[in-house]
Amino acid sequence: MLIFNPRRSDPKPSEITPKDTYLNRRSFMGASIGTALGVSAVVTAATMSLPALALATRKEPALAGPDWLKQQIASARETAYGTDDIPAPYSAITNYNNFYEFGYDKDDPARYANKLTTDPWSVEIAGACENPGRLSLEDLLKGIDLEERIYRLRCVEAWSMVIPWIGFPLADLIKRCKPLSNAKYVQFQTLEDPKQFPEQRSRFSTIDWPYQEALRMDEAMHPLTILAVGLYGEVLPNQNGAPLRLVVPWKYGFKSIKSIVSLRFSETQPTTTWSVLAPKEYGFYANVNPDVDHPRWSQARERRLPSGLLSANRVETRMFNGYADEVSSLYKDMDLHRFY
Ligand SMILES: Nc1nc2c(c(=O)[nH]1)N[C@H]1C(S)=C(S)[C@@H](COP(=O)(O)O)O[C@H]1N2
Ligand SMILES: [Mo]
Repeated sequence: MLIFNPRRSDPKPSEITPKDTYLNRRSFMGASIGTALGVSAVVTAATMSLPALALATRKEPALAGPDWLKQQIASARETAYGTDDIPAPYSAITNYNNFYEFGYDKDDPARYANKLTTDPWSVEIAGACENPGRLSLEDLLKGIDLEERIYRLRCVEAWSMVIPWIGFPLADLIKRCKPLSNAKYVQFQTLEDPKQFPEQRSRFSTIDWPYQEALRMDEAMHPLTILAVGLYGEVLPNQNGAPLRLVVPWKYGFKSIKSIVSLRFSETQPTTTWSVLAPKEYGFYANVNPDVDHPRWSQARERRLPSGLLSANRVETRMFNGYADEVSSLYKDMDLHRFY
């Protein structure tokens, strides 16, 4: 039951102002950024809808998080991942979210995420591995070399954004856990705490909390799969899944589970929130695939946000979200229409 709510609160082109400090630090294809800014200048406050104005004027989130984490994030190194894509503006990435624990509207997470406490935080390692136990976030990140990855995020609802994450390969953590040879999958869970998440208190919620996701072990070990702790060079805002969230760029966004509190290794395929809720609509694999439509809409194209009044900014959806060179070998003998 992903709520397909086209355009209701999409970021508007007036927001095409990627974080200034960030752009000063890095130079993404200068020419295209110039063009994007030129377009946005055409749209003034007078032509903006009220919700767009509200979005554009909303304050940036206060970033919680311990000092050691802020320092570690600030010293993340740049990488070549995705530097030909122009990142979406910070305000779009942090005000247009899916985080159903906070509500079903795109602006609910930004509105309510300040209720979440992310420090102290710990992650339980469980299941088929040699090193089960509980790791504080600090221990989990000790000695980890954080890096920037600019990835496209393609939601199953047919919108997408380019997001500059700070994180590290999930493989680095998995190796430390020493999975047993029979571990074929890894399952993740989001924090369950009805005091902090309004939808977990709701009697009308159709989701069986906590939110759960899982990957096959080879997907989890793939170098593109990261755990993110930062965004635009700073601590992850709560609405984006602080303090630790998964990012799997070739899969639909719902695989990229937020605010993770546990990893469990298993021999059999774990259940996952959306595949239980609507198995005909959301599969376990959820690989971005323009040839396999959602039963209720086409997946051939997507709205690259921010889109706006003058242009819906529709782009063709690419196989594996454009990461086919890196990941198609993982699925070479599989019928992707059957294993959607
Ligand atoms: N715990 C949790 N994780 C979640 C979700 C959620 O509702 N709860 N939504 C998913 C969906 S559908 C998408 S598209 C992405 C959105 O990530 P973003 O808000 O950081 O862009 O988060 C994913 N992770
Ligand atoms: Mo999504």
